Amino acid sequence: MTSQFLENVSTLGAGAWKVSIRRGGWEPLSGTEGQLPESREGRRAFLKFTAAAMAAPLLFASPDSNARRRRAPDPEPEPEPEPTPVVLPPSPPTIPWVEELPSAITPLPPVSLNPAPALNANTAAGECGRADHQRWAELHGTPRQYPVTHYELSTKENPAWVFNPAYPPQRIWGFAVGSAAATTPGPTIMTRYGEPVVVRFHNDLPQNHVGFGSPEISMHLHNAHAPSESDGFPGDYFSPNKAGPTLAGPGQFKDHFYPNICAGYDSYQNGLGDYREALATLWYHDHTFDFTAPNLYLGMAGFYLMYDELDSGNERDANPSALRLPSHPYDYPLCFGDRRFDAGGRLVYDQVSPEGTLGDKIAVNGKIEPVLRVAARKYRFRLLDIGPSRTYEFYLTKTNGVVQTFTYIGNDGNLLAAPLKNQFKVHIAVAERADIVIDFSRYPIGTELYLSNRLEQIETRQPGEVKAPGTPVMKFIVDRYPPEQDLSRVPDVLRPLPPLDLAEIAAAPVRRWVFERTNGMWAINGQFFNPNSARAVIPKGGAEVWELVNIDNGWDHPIHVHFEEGRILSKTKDGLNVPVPAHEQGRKDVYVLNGMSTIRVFLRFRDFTGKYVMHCHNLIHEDHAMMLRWDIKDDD
Ligand SMILES: [Cu+2]
Repeated sequence: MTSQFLENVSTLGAGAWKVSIRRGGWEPLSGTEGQLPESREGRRAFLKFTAAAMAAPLLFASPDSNARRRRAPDPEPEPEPEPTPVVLPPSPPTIPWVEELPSAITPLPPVSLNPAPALNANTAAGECGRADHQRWAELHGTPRQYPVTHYELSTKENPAWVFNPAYPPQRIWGFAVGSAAATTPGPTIMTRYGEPVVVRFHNDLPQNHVGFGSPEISMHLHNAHAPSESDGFPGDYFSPNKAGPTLAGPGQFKDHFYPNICAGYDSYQNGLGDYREALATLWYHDHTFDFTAPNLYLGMAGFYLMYDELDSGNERDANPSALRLPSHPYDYPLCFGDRRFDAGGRLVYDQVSPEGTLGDKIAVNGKIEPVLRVAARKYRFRLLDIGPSRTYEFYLTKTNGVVQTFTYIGNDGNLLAAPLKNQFKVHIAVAERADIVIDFSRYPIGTELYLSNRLEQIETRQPGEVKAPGTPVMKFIVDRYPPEQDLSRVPDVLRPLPPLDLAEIAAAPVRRWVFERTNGMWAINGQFFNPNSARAVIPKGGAEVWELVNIDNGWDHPIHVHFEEGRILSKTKDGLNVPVPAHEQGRKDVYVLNGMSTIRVFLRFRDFTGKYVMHCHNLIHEDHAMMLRWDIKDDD
């Protein structure tokens, strides 16, 4: 541990904060912390800092205090009561089980990028002013196991997307290949560890756009072990006319370099990193400063699936170490997003209110109440909650309501050490993933099954009770026998976990991050997001314990830490220790603070340097400033 390291932790971790007995939390010592950063653009500043003061009285109903809400003990009189969010009229009725999802996804085909990607930003060709790619010659110039693979995607508007036949064709913002129509979710990228990837993201969004959403993009690959300049940092947003505060200039496209190495690359010296750190289910999405919620709500998300020797994506793999999980076309990602529509069936969203808009219709891969026809065999489904705010608890049921079982094999990006068999529910908050295997060979041809959400939710702040029978969000129809024998399996051992060293954990620096409501907005340790200011500086190769704290029972916060997976060490709820459920005992990248709770997480920071973020993944909280920048610095 170097003196620089100690200094950083001291200055930016604990030292810059003092414990406030009065508030039971932490308060900044510095006079500048928590103030409006001067670098914000006028429009962003207007949206954020007038929303609470000016718009809230117009948008909210009477200031009837929320009876469920309990604050931490506070000797001072309660501040003004929390306003009750406006309840919008329900979306008009939809026609269920008509829209069909494709029987298999079509992986995005690779291309040969022209001009070829380069170390420096190719501003002459229209690339935005990004920083140079880190370790480019080493990780891109010399292919390791597989050739360098290029992909190219365009973000653009599709004016005629159909969510459901009851609603008119309407605009979405999605992803397209070349001149094709944009889709939401975007095309699925299927890649392998050892195969360096460059994805060229073009910004072809309408720059004269009006309404919610903002036509700049910063594409994040959640939770890739990616160099900072390719991580989709919120301040790195760009369009042909605009550049975020952390970019050198605007542009039409940006190259993202995904080395597809496992965390621990430097210490393992095997050209790949620690295979126990390999990820499986990732997703790319816009992360633009202040506008992630409306931009994602409009459709800017897609899957990025990763394979390696173990999880090889081939159920007929002859390699004895291959898991042989169900593979393409029986490996199928499904994303769930809550959406709300006006009386005319058009998507609505309030990007000004710090309460956002809770969707009452669930778009499953962009379709409301769709059908997926399946063969009578095993399928691997990668479930993802793309938000903005709803949490789900899904059950698989027969049409008579009888609950069916499945096998839970992965949480967030990660395969579990061992499968959880005979599960009957899966619970995911925004940005969480659940990898499950359903065996449809148990059912006669013609069987229909529902995936139903039983978690009630009436506001964007947090979910309510679990109630049967719930709302069916998609239907499976077992309509055929598979054309060949199902050789896939779910072995009893999946991916081993890297060991935890208790002495190392005990010696690790601890940072405490309190997620709280401040002035009607959302803050971390009392401060709003500032993309220009790092709140923690960590030496490359460091390891730390982060205490994530929610001091309020009125809200949940699914917290996402970019860059590396963490391990949950302990959880408390209302001050009492609670067990870590089996599906959260592996590696994770989203830690759900459910009411008044604390989660202690062990994290490492390896292989790359630069700026990253931690934020609440309730997209509304994130946009209304519950985010912070942290940096990794070379430890020399
Ligand atoms: Cu939150």
